Amino acid sequence: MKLYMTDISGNSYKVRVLASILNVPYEKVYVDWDSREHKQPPFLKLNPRGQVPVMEIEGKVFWDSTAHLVYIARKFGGERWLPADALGMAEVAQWLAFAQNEIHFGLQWSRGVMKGLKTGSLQEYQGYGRKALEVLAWHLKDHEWLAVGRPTIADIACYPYVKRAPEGGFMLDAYPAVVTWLECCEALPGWLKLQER
Ligand SMILES: N[C@@H](CCC(=O)N[C@@H](CS)C(=O)NCC(=O)O)C(=O)O
Repeated sequence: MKLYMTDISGNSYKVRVLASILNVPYEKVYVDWDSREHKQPPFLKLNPRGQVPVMEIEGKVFWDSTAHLVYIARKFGGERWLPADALGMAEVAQWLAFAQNEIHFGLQWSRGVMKGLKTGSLQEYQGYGRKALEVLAWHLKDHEWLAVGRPTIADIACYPYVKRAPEGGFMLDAYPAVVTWLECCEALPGWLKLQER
């Protein structure tokens, strides 16, 4: 398995965390972000979206960290990180979608604007970001984990851009249950520290 990634990419980080927890070997292929390698034709052949991460798995190419998490969880994690029963899978999928909606367009993009990586309306992105934190706080006030009462790929998918929310102008202190959940994730055996810039 090859992972095309950068060290700072929060979406690549999700894949690295699960591989670390499950002790799954893979080859890292560093994409040169500063020279915009991810926007050049050779990379765009792998991922027309021009984004990392991308994985080559069993001779096929997959983009989107969600696909990578699903593959690794199912192939190497048994039932533990992605349950196979219909209800359990739906519960995890609900949070995988949340990671790719409110967290992505809210928390990730607010940080992107504040770091000069992205243009667009900070006010609009922060509106989605506030919604992301409110939904998480609402759920986590009486649940330890996001889905099925244990850590799953739902937690890994949501973690990085919630952790980085302060870089997008959000005060996590206002959401103590969210802070506790971040700490529970960080205490999992094999967890990796998220690189800050
Ligand atoms: N939904 C994608 C999002 C990937 C993403 O946003 N990657 C960022 C780095 S963390 C990127 O490559 N951004 C460049 C761009 O969107 O142009 C995933 O989960 O893999």
